[in-house]
Amino acid sequence: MIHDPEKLRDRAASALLAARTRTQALTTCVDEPDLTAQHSPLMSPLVWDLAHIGNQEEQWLMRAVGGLEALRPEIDSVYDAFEHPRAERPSLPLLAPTEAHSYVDEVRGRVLDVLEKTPLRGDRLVEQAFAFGMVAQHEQQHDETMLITHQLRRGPAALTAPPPPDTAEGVVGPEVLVPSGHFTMGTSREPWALDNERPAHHRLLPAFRIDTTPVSNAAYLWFIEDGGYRESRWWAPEGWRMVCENKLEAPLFWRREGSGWVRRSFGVTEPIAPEEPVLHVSWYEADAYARWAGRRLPSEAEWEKAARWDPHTGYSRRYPWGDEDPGPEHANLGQRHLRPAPVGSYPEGESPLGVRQLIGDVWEWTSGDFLPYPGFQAFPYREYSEVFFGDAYKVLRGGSFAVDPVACRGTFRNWDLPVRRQIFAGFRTARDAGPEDA
Ligand code: AVJ
Ligand code: FE
Repeated sequence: MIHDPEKLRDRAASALLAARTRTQALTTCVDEPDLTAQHSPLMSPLVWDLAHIGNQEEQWLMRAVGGLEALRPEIDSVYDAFEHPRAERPSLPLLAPTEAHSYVDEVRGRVLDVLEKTPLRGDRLVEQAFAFGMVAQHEQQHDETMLITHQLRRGPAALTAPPPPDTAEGVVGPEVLVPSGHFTMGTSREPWALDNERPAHHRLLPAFRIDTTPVSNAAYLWFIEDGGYRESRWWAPEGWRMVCENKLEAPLFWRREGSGWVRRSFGVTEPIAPEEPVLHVSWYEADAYARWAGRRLPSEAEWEKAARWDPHTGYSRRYPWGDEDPGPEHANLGQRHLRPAPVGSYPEGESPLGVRQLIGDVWEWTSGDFLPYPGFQAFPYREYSEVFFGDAYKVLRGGSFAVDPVACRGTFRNWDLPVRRQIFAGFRTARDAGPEDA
């Protein structure tokens, strides 16, 4: 926890600036019609995300922390995600692109003023400092959402980025053994951790084995070529229904060409890269692959223990590589690249047990439902996490190439419906330890 108000101010200001630089890039690289169009019924028009970012910042920083009078109270309801599902957002009276841009600029101007003038000490320090972190993370999360919209959009490429470096070498083996025992899950210390990551608590897990890397396209292709999408025995009943109703044969954005497969990636059609983690699969596909492979998805606790538990000290780290913030040598984060790195990359980011790419590259589906930790308290609003708890949503861990470091930690929890495939999700597999491990 940072208690020096000046450091806190610098950190908040640079997190807000980084988010805004990215938002600008995502909303100025296409023309106005592409900002107001709905590229998929699963997504909002880009211009909705843009003004929603500004409206949340107005509510949580300008009004709640700064105590300033509302700037545009009449638009709160248009940009309330709970009042309007994504499919109906194009028919709302949305701010036009130029208006939306000037609205977010105006809010930001006032918020920077609030940041400069707020004492940031005393009783409300923790709450105020958290609010800045929460709003920066919120903007970065919508930037990832907008990147998904860009990936769904038809037409020529609007975004480009160099491929990630291939640093894959020296992987300890296909899987590692995580011994039985307690570990600390979640956090009570991380200042910008969201409510669902709290509080820290002990978990006792039996020994298990987990893949050292995410599942590759090459491995996933064996599943496809072995008739994985044609045999109901690998699938959960609802997953099999999804396959049949939609005639699924491969991950989203894949298409057969000749005797092989190609995929569309940000406006470019390209051959499938066998060494890359599989991307754009639903929870049902991940679950079916794991069963076909004679394995299972890791539980959320197993994933976190593999990522954070240090067998030498017994403590849980902030990240697999230690407690330092992510650098480019540790993980593929922050939209520096528009694709995951080959499996086995980022040796400097590996966990003490030798597990790689837990952070960055692809979100990883886990077996678990999105549930509160013991002692959970909704903060600052029930609609961030609490209303999603239950068996409808599955948890994803680790973050993708589209996640900014500010919205990524060993404790960070994402969630989505098990049918969703447009998100930047892949997976790794696990199994119970066998008698040979005793
Ligand atoms: C945590 C990614 C599921 O996008 O619905 C954005 C993040 N919450 N605005 C979502 C969020 C409110 C959330 N996810
Ligand atoms: Fe939001």
